[in-house]
Amino acid sequence: MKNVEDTIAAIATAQGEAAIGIIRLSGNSAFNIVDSFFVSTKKRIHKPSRKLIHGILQDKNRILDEVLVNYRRGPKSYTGEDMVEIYAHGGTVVLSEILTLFLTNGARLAEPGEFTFRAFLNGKMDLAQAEAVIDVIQAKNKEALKIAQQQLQGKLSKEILSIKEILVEVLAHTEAAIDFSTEDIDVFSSEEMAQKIKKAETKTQIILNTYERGKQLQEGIRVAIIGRPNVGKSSLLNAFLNRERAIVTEEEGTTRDTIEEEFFYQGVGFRFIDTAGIREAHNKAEKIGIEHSFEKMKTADVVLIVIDGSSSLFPQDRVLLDMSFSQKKIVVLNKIDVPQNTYIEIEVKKFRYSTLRKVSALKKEGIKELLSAIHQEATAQHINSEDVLITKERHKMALENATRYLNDYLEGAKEKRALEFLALDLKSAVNELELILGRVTTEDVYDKIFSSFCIGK
Ligand SMILES: Nc1nc2c(ncn2[C@@H]2O[C@H](COP(=O)(O)OP(=O)(O)OP(=O)(O)O)[C@@H](O)[C@H]2O)c(=O)[nH]1
Ligand SMILES: [Mg+2]
Repeated sequence: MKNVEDTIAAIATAQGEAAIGIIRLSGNSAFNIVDSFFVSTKKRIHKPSRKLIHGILQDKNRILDEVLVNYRRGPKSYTGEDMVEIYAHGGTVVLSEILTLFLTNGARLAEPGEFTFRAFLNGKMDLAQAEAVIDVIQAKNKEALKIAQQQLQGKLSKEILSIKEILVEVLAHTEAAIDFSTEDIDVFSSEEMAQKIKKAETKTQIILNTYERGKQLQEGIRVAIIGRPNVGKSSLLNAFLNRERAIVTEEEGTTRDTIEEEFFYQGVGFRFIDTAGIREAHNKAEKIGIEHSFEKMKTADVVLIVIDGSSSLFPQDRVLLDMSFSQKKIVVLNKIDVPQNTYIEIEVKKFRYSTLRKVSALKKEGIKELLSAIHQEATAQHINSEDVLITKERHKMALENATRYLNDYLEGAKEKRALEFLALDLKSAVNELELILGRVTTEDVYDKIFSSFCIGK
């Protein structure tokens, strides 16, 4: 990020024609820069109490636009600094003219997320909350929005702080015991300390366990449709989407590469991935396509192993059933509209699988039932609707590390390791928690987080 002393400016609304467009400025000179060009319709403005004022922006004698100007004195503003927001007409040219005027008169163009970064620097929010700002903007569904709003309101931060408090308390007692080991002072017994740390570890683990679900809610449940050629994978994708998205033919090897489509059903987001049929590849392109199928299979939340119920069980079918043994999966017997080979069901049941569903992708039979089975499979882990969910790899990693340090502590305490070592484990765990809140974070982490923002936020 560039100099935090600069006054920054940016267009805060999306490009294109709209009723209004907003330009914002933040920094010490924000008021002065705007005031050099703003002519209020009211004759006299009582400056200290000014808030929302109507008037005209003009450069020398040229009128740029009729606007409303909102002044906010720091620290009572989004960034914590003096801020001005200008509500102008929402046209690309008019907004860029106004912005250019400010940029040539003392302001600098804000970098992506720089307003929020300043809000963070000025203690308006912690890092976890700042990250949630972009999640609110980018939320693709109601659930994702709910998680983002919770984090923005500081629910996650509060949970993290409550864990940290336990650790800091035990750390204080540990250090007291180190410093005054010979004196008779009232410190927690080592059992008490271990008990408290165990509690903190459980709390950390509970939050950590929400990652998978949080990510699914944010991005949709990733469902890979896998099977040998011609079993009806693309037909199944089309049946889910209720439109002819993928090409379907009676020839084997029709789908050459993966096709991903998002789909919402009863408020749940799915991301379906149709893949190339698994067989001995006939050429280079197909070979690469099949490699992609395997990759998608590995990273999916739920795998659908599609089998043609009217044919017999092929060696490839068996290979896929074997390969996916450790994954959440549903075996889908397709083509139930034609006479079935009953032997297949008996054979399939010999493999370890969680659910078997029968459908006809062609006649769109059993599709809704399959969707709810997928939903159930993906969300097998029960999470309370009021629980705080995490969705970020960064948070997950910090919590994993914290859990590791806490377990090291617990093991060390059991082995009666020296208090100095136990204190180190606690300090490391506290450090990890602080990473989430942004108390000890480095410049490059900030850059990474805020560069995903839009300019003007
Ligand atoms: N009777 C019947 N035929 C089906 C059904 N689903 C798919 N088919 C037929 O099976 C053939 C193959 O369907 P696709 O959906 O292209 O199969 P695929 O698994 O995507 O095949 P590849 O892309 O080659 O791996 C087509 O002729 C489909 O019409 C079904 O439920 N019933
Ligand atoms: Mg296909």
